[in-house]
Amino acid sequence: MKLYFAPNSRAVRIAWLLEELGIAYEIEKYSVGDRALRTPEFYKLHPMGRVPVLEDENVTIYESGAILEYLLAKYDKGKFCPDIKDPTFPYYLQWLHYAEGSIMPQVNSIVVETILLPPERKNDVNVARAFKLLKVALLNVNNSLENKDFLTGKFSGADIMTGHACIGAKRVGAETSDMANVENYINRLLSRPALQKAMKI
Ligand SMILES: N[C@@H](CCC(=O)N[C@@H](CS)C(=O)NCC(=O)O)C(=O)O
Repeated sequence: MKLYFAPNSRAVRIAWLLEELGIAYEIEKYSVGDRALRTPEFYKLHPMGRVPVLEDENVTIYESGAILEYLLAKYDKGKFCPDIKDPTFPYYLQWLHYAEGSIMPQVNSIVVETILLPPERKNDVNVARAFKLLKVALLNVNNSLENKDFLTGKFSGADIMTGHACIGAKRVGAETSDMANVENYINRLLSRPALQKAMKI
């Protein structure tokens, strides 16, 4: 199995899951913004030149959420994914998709406006709006974590997706000091050896 990876990217989610599952994998390492991602060879793996991409036997798949669902369906045996009959299953799906659906759009806007664009093209209204929407999205996570260590009670693939998105939100400057549950959640996730290993690649 081969993971096309870049540090500080969504590819960390997949390395984290592979570490949690104890699956051996090979890494092909890039960096975010790498010109090597914008080559005809790489476009064959991911037509938009992004990571993560996973190769497993005859499968080549991209989109971190889809890769996570693929790996859990194929290799997990119920450890990090509740059974469809489990009452937490719908909420597991909700939180798995919340990362890319409700948190990362704001994180992306903040990265574009504050890191990628030259200062003269930065739009303060867009930045303020993205931070405001991000705060609402994180407050929802904070409220949902009341009396819970993980989003569906037990650590699951949903925590890899939305937990990683919360970590990314904080890294781009989201204010979480008034959200004790989110702060504790992030620290709880960062203390997992599998995530620590993935973050060192
Ligand atoms: N929705 C996609 C997003 C993939 C994506 O945008 N990856 C970024 C890193 S987090 C990337 O590869 N950027 C490289 C670049 O633009 O140079 C996913 O979840 O996999």
